[in-house]
Amino acid sequence: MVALVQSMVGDHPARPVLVLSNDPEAKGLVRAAEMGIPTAAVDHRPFKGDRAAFEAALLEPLSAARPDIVCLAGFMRILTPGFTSRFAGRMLNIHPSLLPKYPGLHTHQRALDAGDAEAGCTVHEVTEVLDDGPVLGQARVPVLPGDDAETLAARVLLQEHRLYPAVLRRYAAGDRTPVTL
Ligand code: NHR
Repeated sequence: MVALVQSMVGDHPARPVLVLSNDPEAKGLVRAAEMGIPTAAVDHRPFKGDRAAFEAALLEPLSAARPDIVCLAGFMRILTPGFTSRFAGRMLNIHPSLLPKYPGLHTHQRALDAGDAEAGCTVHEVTEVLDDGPVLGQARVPVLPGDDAETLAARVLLQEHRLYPAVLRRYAAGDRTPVTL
């Protein structure tokens, strides 16, 4: 999120209008406020078992901000079709694997368990199917001897911070050509 906000300056075609979290304690809300970006939080926990009601609450601050593009960055709540359809073709996510490998959770451990020589991250359009939308960019890193999920995650994260801003810049300019790093 910070890397995206910091990238949207100068001749960048987009500007941040809102940072929205499902965790009122998220450090990113403080970071965003320090950068002068409006923030909002909708705690998902009181909505336990009712995703539609949680999403209706999310839509209040989100709709009010009138975003052209929504970027998920570490957002960990599965979104229902009722939500994704409202932002079809204008919602992005970054996922810490080389999709279509390892959709879902625990991607780094799964790459290690499989003995993969390479790992990485993918920016994709969000559709109603989890981690499945059109790929807009990928960055690869080597898996090194002695890696555990934590060391591999840290190596991938450095690339996430390069890849996501590069994809968003193209996407906001109307260019869907995949970025490869
Ligand atoms: N929603 C849709 N419809 N499509 C996608 O591609 C989505 C999405 C919501 C989030 C991010 C994704 C990731 O990059 C994302 C992509 C959370 C889960 C999950 O299982 C899976 C994938 C992603 C994010 N969430 C559990 C849930 O019940 C909660 C897990 C937890 O809190 O740790 O929502 O990885």
